Amino acid sequence: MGQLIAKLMGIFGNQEHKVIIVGLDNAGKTTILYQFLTNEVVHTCPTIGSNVEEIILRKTHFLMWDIGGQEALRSTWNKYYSKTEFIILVIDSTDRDRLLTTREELYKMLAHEALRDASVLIFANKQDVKDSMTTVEISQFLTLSAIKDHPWHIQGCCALTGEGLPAGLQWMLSQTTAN
Ligand SMILES: Nc1nc2c(ncn2[C@@H]2O[C@H](COP(=O)(O)OP(=O)(O)OP(=O)(O)O)[C@@H](O)[C@H]2O)c(=O)[nH]1
Ligand SMILES: [Mg+2]
Repeated sequence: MGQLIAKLMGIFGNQEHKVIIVGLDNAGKTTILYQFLTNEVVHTCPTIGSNVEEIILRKTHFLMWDIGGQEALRSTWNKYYSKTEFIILVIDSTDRDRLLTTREELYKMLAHEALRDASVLIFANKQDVKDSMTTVEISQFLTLSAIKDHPWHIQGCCALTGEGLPAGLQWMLSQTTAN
């Protein structure tokens, strides 16, 4: 019965895709989630635990888990991995000092069995700030071109204005039909 419902939901395009939004603290994950949902900037506090919201885009449902990125919370990210189809990795493009830490977290996730089939969308956030790193610089530092076992895409954005966010969602949508 459950399988039949899942199949029918698939036909009608209501299948829910699980998404986790990860990245270091202060990257802008929560700001992005609520910009997706309301097209507005909400006042955020550092996330302890997670926020979850459903985003519907052209009849495609994404269940998005925004997870706290503080160092002490990163070891809990794996509790959210099961059945994840998309990883949204948010990067503060002004935070040069911690890009190496982000790189380590990215490769740890990609090696995790539960995320074997996940696609990765990388948001190079805070592009509004002067002297922020470009998507090219970030791609090179993260050696994204070496990632062959997961579909990936990098998108520059600004969570305050929403610029770049629709393009990222569009890529996710294209991946749901590609699979
Ligand atoms: N200039 C600028 N500031 C941003 C942008 N996106 C987010 N911020 C700011 O960055 C700060 C952190 O944003 P959050 O969304 O709370 O960060 P987070 O990734 O959820 O952090 P944790 O919950 O601690 O993991 C806030 O002051 C945001 O207003 C952006 O695109 N540009
Ligand atoms: Mg947060």
